Amino acid sequence: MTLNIGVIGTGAIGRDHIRRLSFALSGARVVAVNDINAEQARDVVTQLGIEAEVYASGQELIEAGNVQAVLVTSWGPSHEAFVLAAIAAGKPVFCEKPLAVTAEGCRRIVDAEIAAGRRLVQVGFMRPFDQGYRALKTVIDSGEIGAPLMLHCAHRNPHVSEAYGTGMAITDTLIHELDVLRWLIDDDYVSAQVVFPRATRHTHAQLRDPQIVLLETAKGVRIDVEVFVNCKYGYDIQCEVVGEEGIARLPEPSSVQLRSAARLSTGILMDWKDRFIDAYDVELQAFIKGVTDGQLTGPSAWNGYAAAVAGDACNLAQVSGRIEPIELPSRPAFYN
Ligand code: NAI
Ligand code: ISE
Repeated sequence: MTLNIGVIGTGAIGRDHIRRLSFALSGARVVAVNDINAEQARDVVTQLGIEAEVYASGQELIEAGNVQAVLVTSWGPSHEAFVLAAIAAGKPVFCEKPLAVTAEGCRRIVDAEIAAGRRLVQVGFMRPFDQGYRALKTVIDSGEIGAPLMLHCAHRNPHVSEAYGTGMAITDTLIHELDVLRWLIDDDYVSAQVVFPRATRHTHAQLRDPQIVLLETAKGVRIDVEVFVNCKYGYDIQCEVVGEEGIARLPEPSSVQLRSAARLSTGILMDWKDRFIDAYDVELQAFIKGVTDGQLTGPSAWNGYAAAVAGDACNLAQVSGRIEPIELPSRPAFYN
C-alpha cells in the first residue's frame, strides 16, 4: 500500500520532508500541498518534479478525499488548528514541533485525540530517533555510569532570522531538549530558571542571546542547557551526562579527520537539516509504518504537551528571573 500524504507548509522543513517522502523513504507519496505562499508551493512541486495538487487552504487539503494522512510543517502558531482539523477528519497527522505554541493549545489536541479514541498524532521530535541519542540512552540504561546526577547541554545555531525573538529560544529551539532529555533519563522536570550572560554583539534588539536554562527534575537531577542561536561557527548540539560512576557524551556526527596546512581538524556542520538527516528519515518512516499498521508509536501529543508545559515555565522564567515550578499532570492511560 502507498500512503497518500498532504503537506501543509512548503518552507524549509516542509520542502525537505516532501523530498524525503518522495525520494528517500518507502511506502508513501505526496499528493497534495498547501502554503499561504501559493507560488512557493507550486515552485516546490515543479522543482521536485512530483505530481501533487496545490490546495488553496490547509483545511481543504485535510478534507481532500485522496489525502490519507497529513504533515503539518507550517509556522508554529498555525499548528494547533491544522492538527485539530486532521483529528476531526479522522486522519493521522505528523506535526512538526511545537505541537502548539502553548501548553493549553497542546492540551486541546490531547483532549481531542483521546475523544477520537485512537492515536492520530505524531510530533516531529526527531532526536529520540537519532543514532547518537539512542546510543547515549543505551549506555545510561545499562547502568554503566550509574544514576545520572547532572546534564550539561548546548543547543547552538550559527544564526537566526530577525523574526526570531527571546521567547522562541524556548518554543522553537530548547523545545527539542525539553522533549529528548526527559526521554533520555526517564524523568520529569519540576522547575526552571533562565539566566542571561553577556549578550553577543551578533544579536538584535528583540533577542537576548545566549541564554542558560537551568532545570531540576523529580529525581533531583540538575540540567543546564546553553541556548546560543548566533554562535556563528556551526550547528552544534552537545549533551554530557554526569553519573555516579562515570560520564557519557553524545557522539559527534562522523566527519573526516583532516591533516593539512599544519592543522589536524574535523569539520562542523552548519545546518540542522544535515545534522539530523538520518533521524528525520527514521521518524517519518516510522510515521508511515505507524499509519499503515494502524498503530502510531513515535512521539505522541502527550510528549508535545509535556514539553510545552516545561516550555511555558521557561518562558515565564525568562521574564520573572525567578525559579518557576513545572507541574505536569499525570499521563492519561491512553498514552501508556
Ligand atoms: P519556514 O518559514 O521556512 O516555512 C514555514 C512555511 O509555512 C512558510 O512557507 C509559510 O508561508 C507557511 N505557512 C505559515 N502559515 C501557514 C498557514 N496558515 N497555512 C499554510 N502555510 C503556512 O519555517 P520552517 O523552518 O520550515 O519551520 C516550519 C515548522 O517546522 C516550524 O514549526 C519549526 O519549528 C519546525 N521545524 C522543525 C525542525 C526540526 O528540527 N524538527 C527544523 C526546522 C523547523
Ligand atoms: C529549528 O526550528 C529547529 O527545529 C532546529 O532543530 C533547531 O536547532 C533550531 O533552533 C530551530 O529554529
